[in-house]
Amino acid sequence: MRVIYSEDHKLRDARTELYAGQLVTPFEAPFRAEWILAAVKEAGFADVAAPDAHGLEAATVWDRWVAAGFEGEAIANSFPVRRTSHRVPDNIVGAIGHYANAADTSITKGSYEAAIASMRCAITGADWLNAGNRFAFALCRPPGHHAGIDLFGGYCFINNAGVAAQRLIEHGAKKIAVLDVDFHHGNGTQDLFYHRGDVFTASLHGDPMFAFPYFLGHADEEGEGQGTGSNRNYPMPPHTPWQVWSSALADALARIKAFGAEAIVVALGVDTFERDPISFFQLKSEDFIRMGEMISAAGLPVVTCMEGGYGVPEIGLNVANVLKGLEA
Ligand code: OKP
Ligand code: ZN
Repeated sequence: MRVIYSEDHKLRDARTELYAGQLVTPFEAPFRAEWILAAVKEAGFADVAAPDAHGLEAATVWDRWVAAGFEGEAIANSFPVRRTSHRVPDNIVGAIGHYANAADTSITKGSYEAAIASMRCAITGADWLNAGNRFAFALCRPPGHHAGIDLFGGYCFINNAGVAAQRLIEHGAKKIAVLDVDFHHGNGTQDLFYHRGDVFTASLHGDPMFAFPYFLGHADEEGEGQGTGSNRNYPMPPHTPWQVWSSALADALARIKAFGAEAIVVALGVDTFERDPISFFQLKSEDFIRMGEMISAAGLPVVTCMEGGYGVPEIGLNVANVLKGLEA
């Protein structure tokens, strides 16, 4: 298992998240990656490498926000919804609203650089598989699975797992699967590949009737056009325990095999944990070992990209347990 980690994640250190009608300290904060890195090292995963360099074009959002004279962090508050134009406004507030799918995620100085570093971890993880290795863990932060083709939000800016899948395809794979086990539906990843037949996307998550991202993730979303049948959603109700969750995982893995995927990109959130502060499943720390073992039993190369998991010290142990299960 190669672990890919960049210190540049620390450049994403927002002060504000719009949550429960207040600006709170973000759940998605630098300590997460530090705790996870420490725990995976502690568990014996010592092969930690920095990501390779991959393109960085200049981003202008933060500079435009500052130039507008605003003192707070850049938070979208107006959105193109039903019966509106989809032109991109010149005004920075309108422009960020155009590209946002949620108002929870502030943009700050350094957020873009951190998002690029996170994406680089995913690319480097995919390349570790491209070089013939079976397992890589891209310790991505900020996360990516809510970032759509042209949308940010849900703490995500660039869809790291999607980029990894594309990297594997561009190296010659004909079929790849993205398996999203984060508590939240991978709406961004679904968006990226919804019309494509070469990338199978599966997501196990809190039913969007009750959980973020609310507007996508239902069981009847199966893909369209060339992508018909290549998206699978497993929405599950509050208090779902491992016994139920794992049968959804078994079904997803069977479909990934039947699809003929040559590798799996795992979008790994450990916010399915029973004490996660913003989620409602009931997985226990030992369950994450079983999760890794089940995924491993598919017999495919696996690049795991870090997504969510918040607040509690167990996030590190839970991630390390998945990696242990994969290698068992
Ligand atoms: C990002 B990832 C819940 C508030 C939800 C956004 C959650 C983003 C999760 N009460 N706010 O999928 O872990
Ligand atoms: Zn999540």
